[in-house]
This record gives sequence, structure tokens and C-alpha cells, in this order.
Amino acid sequence: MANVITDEKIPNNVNLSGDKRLQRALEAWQPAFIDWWKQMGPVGWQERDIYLRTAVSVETDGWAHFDYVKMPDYRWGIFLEPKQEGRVHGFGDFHGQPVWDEVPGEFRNLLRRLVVTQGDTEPASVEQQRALGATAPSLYDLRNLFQVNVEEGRHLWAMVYLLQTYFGRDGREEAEELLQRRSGDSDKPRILGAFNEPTSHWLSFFMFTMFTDRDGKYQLAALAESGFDPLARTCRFMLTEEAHHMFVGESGVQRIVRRACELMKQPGGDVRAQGGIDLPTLQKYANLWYSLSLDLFGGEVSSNAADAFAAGIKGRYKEDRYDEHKLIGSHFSMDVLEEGNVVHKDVPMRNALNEVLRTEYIKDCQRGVDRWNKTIKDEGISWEIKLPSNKFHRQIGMWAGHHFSPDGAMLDAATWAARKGEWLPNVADEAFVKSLMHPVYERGKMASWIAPPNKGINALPGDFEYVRL
Ligand code: BYC
Ligand code: FE
Ligand code: FE
Repeated sequence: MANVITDEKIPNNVNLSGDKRLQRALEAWQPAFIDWWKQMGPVGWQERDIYLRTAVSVETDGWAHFDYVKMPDYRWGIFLEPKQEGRVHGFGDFHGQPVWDEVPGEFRNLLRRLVVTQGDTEPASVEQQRALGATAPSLYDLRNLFQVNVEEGRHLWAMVYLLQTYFGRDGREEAEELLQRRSGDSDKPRILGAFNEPTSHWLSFFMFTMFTDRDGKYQLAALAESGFDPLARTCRFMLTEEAHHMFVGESGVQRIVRRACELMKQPGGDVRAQGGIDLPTLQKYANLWYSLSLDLFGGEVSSNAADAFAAGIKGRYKEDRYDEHKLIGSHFSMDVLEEGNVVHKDVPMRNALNEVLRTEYIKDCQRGVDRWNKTIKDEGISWEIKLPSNKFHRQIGMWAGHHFSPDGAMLDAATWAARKGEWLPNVADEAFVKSLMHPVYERGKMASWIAPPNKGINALPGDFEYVRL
């Protein structure tokens, strides 16, 4: 039977029912997506009823609908923020000119590459997280995992919509390839580094949603400024879903922190012996996922970033907070590596834009870490989680290939090799964390290593049956 693409099946505000070309493209792609979801999406649970949020419109109040749904029946939709009439380029060489509704020929490759890179991260994260349903610390957390997974699936749809609608035949080919690369696969890996790292347990999942989804927030915000209007409008709507992903990460780690503090106050105070995750171990996983996520902003000095800004395709975070939007002749003051030494220098602003965005991201991460530290303080414990230096454990950009301690001191290779296990999870840490990962599927119950959430989802109680067993 022919696969019928309808508005009912695919909630949208892009006039899908009137767009034959898009219907045809999706008729081919949608079954491939479902195959991918069944093959590479969450292991197990596919036939269960999960209490999920579905995007059903773009109204700020009431865009989301909550109900039980089986994941393969999730209604992955296509939503763009409504068009603002008269919108003009907010930055770059075309500043003040009307935005584009079609892809300008001279920037086609650049744009396609950005859309594909963004699109690639979405299914990658689902693949990374696919086994976690076997060890969820509670039904509440299990549901949040699947919520994040289906929404990353929708983010893939968002990018595929752009590829299929605006990039012709090669866009359709790219859309297919998004379902063919695999996270961590040596032959056809996902494009960006952090999306090939294993997320093999829930501590890494929470750190990933705290730090890596937050990269998503900043990259999407930069693309939300785009002068290619369909990209801007798509990314704006994606950001409404992103907030929940970062909430899952930040509050997840905060609950582990709280539990660790409670256990520290028990007689003996040995957190690990009582089935908790101790604060020094949390610090190591924060160091790992934060540094992997810093890599996602690209090189510190980047002509690609300069070109994307000049073309009006990728702006800064909240571009309208800035006074000046062309950035010709201005500079960014930052650390750079010169002949093996760290020196502070002025870099032409357009070339520094990856670092400018990373700097905004770092501030946002720090605000989240401050909230964790407040929890520790409120528990009466004297300890702080600290974000490491932006040079620590980098694999992309100018710090890659050199070694730095968490406080930013340059180290020789021998010192790094000897001390690395103090700063990043070592084999024993990973084994210990995995040893704690046992499923807890009883309503309202929590695993030993995590405190309950402050409140439930959608104003429901914490012990609601978020996943029907
Ligand atoms: N890994 O000039 P450079 C999300 C490549 S997360 C591997 O330094 P540029 C989400 C680069 O492609 C948000 N390769 O950087 C979160 C280039 O290759 P070519 C994802 C890397 O070009 C959680 C070369 O190195 N969105 O949504 O400015 C769950 C030199 O590049 C990496 C985006 O990333 C890396 N980390 O690229 C689910 C937005 N970094 O041209 C979802 C779209 C750089 O020499 N992408 N390279 O072959 C972009 O804006 C840009 O492509 C980058 C920086 C931010 C990645
Ligand atoms: Fe996403
Ligand atoms: Fe996300």
C-alpha cells in the first residue's frame, strides 16, 4: 500500500497537504526514518505507552500536547516560526537587506553543509542513547529519555524538511545519508566528535544533555539569526524544545549531587559504599562532557565562521544585543597559541566568531554549575564543582595536540599521561558507575544514586505512571 503523507500523520505549518513535491519526497524518506528509528532508536519499549509531549502547533501557549503514545506512532511534525513580514538581514555583508526565502546560489554549499552538520547531530544522539532504557533510575527519567529522543528525531525532520524543500536532488541525497551514518561507526561515523562518543550510562546521559544539548542551544540560536529565513524560523521553533533537554541534564546532575551530599552526611560518609556517585567522580564526568562539547564550536580562529557571518548565514548568540553587526575592523581579545606558547591577542572579530559563541556558551554552563554548587552548599557540604579551562582535553582547534591541566597550565605529555586519570573518568570510574546502573521501574521509586525530582512532568505527581508497564 502506498504510504500516505497527511497533515494528520505529520503535524505541520508548512502547507504539507498542498505541497506535492514535499509529499513525494517525504513518502520516500518517512518509511526510511521509521526503519532507522526501529533499528537504531531506543532498544525495547517501542510497544509501550509513554507519556510524551508532541509539538502540534507554533502557538506559544498550547504548542505541545501531552498524552500516552507508542514511540513508533509518535507524530514527528514540521514546524517553523511564523514568518515576520519585512524581516531583514541582522548582520554581515547584507545587513539591512531583505532576508532570503530561497537559497542564494553562491552560498548553497556553505548552507547545505551547516544544515547537514546540524541535522547529523540529531539522530546521532538518539543512537548514542539507545541502550539507556534498560537501566533507567526511575519511570520519570525513562520517560524524559524518550522525550528527548523523539524530539531529537523531530529536529532531524526539521533539517530534512529544509534539505528536501530548498536543496533539490542533492538535498534529498543528504537527507538519506543522515539515516545512514552511525554514531561511533569507524566506516561511516557521525560528523562531529562528541556525537561519536559512547553515552553508555545515565551519568553520561545527564552530562550530555547538560553540556552537549547546550551546544545545540547556542548553535541553533546562531542559526536562528540567519538571513536564510526558513533556516532561522526552523531553528527558532527547535529552541522551544531544547530547553527541556537541558533541564533534564541540569536537574539530573543536580539530583545526583543532592543524593551524594545526603550520603556524605550518613555515618561513615562513604558515598560509593552506599551506592551513590561521589562528587569527585561527578567532577570527572563534567570535565569530560564539557570539554567534548567545547570542541563542537570548531576552531578558535576560523575562516569558515567568518564566511558564514559575512554571508549572513550564521550570526552570533542574540545578535540584536550587539550594537555593531558588520564586524569589519573590530577584534576579539583571546588566548592563542604562538610557537608553542599561550599568548593573549586581538583576533579579527569575524575570524573569532566560533570563540565568541563558545564564550557565551561557557558563561551559560557556569550558571548551571553555580546552581549545582548552591545545592551542595544548601546541603551544608563544603565542595565546589569547577568547569575546567577551555584548553583542557581539547581535540579540535588550536589547543588540540597540546596538554593542559584543568586550571589551564600547559603540561608535557608524560605529566598528562600520568595525571589524566585524576581529571577524566578512568577505567575504574567507568566500571564503578556502570555497576550502579540497575533499572528501577516501580512507580515513584528512585535508584540509590539519584534523589527524586522536585516535581513531575506537566504538573503531574512524581509517582505518575510515566511509562505504562
Ligand atoms: N568534530 O573552521 P572550523 C545539537 C571540522 S549540537 C569534527 O574550525 P567550522 C545537539 C569542520 O567541519 C549543535 N570536525 O569550524 C545536541 C571543518 O571541516 P572542513 C550542532 C569538526 O567550519 C545534543 C574543519 O574542522 N550544530 O544540536 O566553523 C543532542 C575546520 O573547521 C569539528 C552545529 O554544529 C568537530 N567538533 O565548524 C542533539 C551547527 N569542528 O571544512 C543535537 C552547524 C569543526 O575542513 N555546524 N570540524 O572539512 C556549524 O556551525 C559548524 O560546522 C561548526 C564549526 C560549529 C561545527
Ligand atoms: Fe536537537
Ligand atoms: Fe536537544
